[in-house]
Amino acid sequence: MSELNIAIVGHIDHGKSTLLGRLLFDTDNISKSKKEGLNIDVVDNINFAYLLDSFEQEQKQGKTINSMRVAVDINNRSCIFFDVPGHAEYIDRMITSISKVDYALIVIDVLQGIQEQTIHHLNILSLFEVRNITVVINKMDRINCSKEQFSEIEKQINKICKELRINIDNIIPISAQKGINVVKNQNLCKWYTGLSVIESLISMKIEKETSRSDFVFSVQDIYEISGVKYIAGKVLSGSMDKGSDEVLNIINKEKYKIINIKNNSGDCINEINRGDLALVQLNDEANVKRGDILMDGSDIVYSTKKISLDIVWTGDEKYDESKQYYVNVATQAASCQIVLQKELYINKNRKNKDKGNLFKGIVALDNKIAVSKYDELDELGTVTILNKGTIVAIGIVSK
Ligand SMILES: Nc1nc2c(ncn2[C@@H]2O[C@H](COP(=O)(O)OP(=O)(O)OP(=O)(O)O)[C@@H](O)[C@H]2O)c(=O)[nH]1
Ligand SMILES: [Mg+2]
Repeated sequence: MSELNIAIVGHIDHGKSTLLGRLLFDTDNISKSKKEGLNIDVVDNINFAYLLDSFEQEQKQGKTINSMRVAVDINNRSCIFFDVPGHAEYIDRMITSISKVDYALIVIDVLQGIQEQTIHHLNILSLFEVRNITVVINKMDRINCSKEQFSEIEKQINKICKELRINIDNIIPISAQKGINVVKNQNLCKWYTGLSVIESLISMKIEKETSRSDFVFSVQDIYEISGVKYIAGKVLSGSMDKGSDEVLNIINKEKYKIINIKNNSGDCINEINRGDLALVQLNDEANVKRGDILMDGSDIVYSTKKISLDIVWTGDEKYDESKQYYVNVATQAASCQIVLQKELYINKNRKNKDKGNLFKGIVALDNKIAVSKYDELDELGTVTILNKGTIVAIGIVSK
C-alpha cells in the first residue's frame, strides 16, 4: 500500500505535539536515545511534546515553531505524520506540510472549544482538497470525561465541516497526556464506545488516486552531451516510451518525437514514468526552453495568461493590487498582477495583516504558462506567488 501523509492540526496549545508524542510512545516508535532522555517512572507525567518539539527554543517556549515530520508504520502501512505549529505567525510552515497531506487529525482542547486557528486550519485543509479527517477532542482528563462539553463541540464541528465539504470519519474524546483513547479505548470515558485514534487511522478509507495516464513532462534545462542536445526535466504524470507518438509543447504548440531517453546516471532507457528525472533527445529541440511543458494528448493541462486561484497569503507585507508580483508553476515563471475577487477566510483578530487570509483571485500574467486544476495534477495546480524573491502567497488552481 502507498505511503500516507497525515497532518496534525489545530489551535495553539490544544495538544497536537502531545498527541503525536503519545502515539509514538504507545506504539513503541521511540528511539532508544530519546527514551533515555525521558523520565519514564510515571508514564502519564512524561512531557510528550518534547519528543516532537526538539529544538531548544521550542522546548523553552513550549510551542512548536517548525513543522516536524515523523514516519510510523500503522498496520503495515507507512504513515508520515506532520506535527505543525498552531501559532498563526508560523502559518507558512503549516502550509508547506498541508500541501503534501492526504488526511488530517484535528485536535480541539475540550476546555477551550473551537478557536480561531481551529477554523483557520480547517479552511486551509479544504483549500488543499484534504477532504477526510478525524477530530479529537483533547484534555478530557481535565473534565473527568464529561459528555456534555464534548457533545457541544461535536455539534459545532459537524456544522463547520459540512459547510467546508470536509468529511469527518470519527470524533473521539481523548486525553493525549493520559493516553485515553489514543491507542486503546481504556474505558475511562465510559459513555464512549467508538474507535481510538489509532483505530480510526487504521480504518480510514483513503486510497491515493492512482496516477493519471496522461504524459506531462516539465522542462528544467537544455544540456549538450557529445554534441547532442538533451532536454532535462521531470515526468509530472503518466509515462512515455522512446520513439512512441509525438509530444506537444503546450507553450509554443510545436510537436516533436522523442528519439532517445537517458536516466539520471546517463544510461539509455526505453521508458520514463511519473516522478522520473530524465534527459530526452528530441528530433528538433531548437525552440524548447526551460519552463516548457511537453505532453501527449492530455486535456488536463492548458496554457493561459489568466488563472483563477484560491489563494492563501503567507507574506508579512499586505497584499497590494497595484503591485507587480511573480509566479512560479513547476519550472515556469512569469510576472503578474493579482485581482482579489472574494474573501474566503479573514482572521478578524489580525486586522493589519493579510498573513494567513484566504481569497479567491485572478492572476493576470504577462506571458502564457501551462497549468492544471489542483485536483487533476497538483504540480501544475500549485502557483507560488513571490515578491522580490520572497514567497508571499500560495495559490491553488481552482478552474
Ligand atoms: N491535562 C492535559 N494536558 C494536556 C493534554 N494534552 C496536552 N496537554 C498540555 O497542553 C499543553 C500544550 O500541549 P502541546 O502538545 O505542546 O500543544 P500543541 O498543540 O502542540 O501547541 P503548539 O504546537 O504550540 O500549537 C502542554 O502543557 C501539554 O502538557 C491532555 O490530554 N491533558
Ligand atoms: Mg506543537
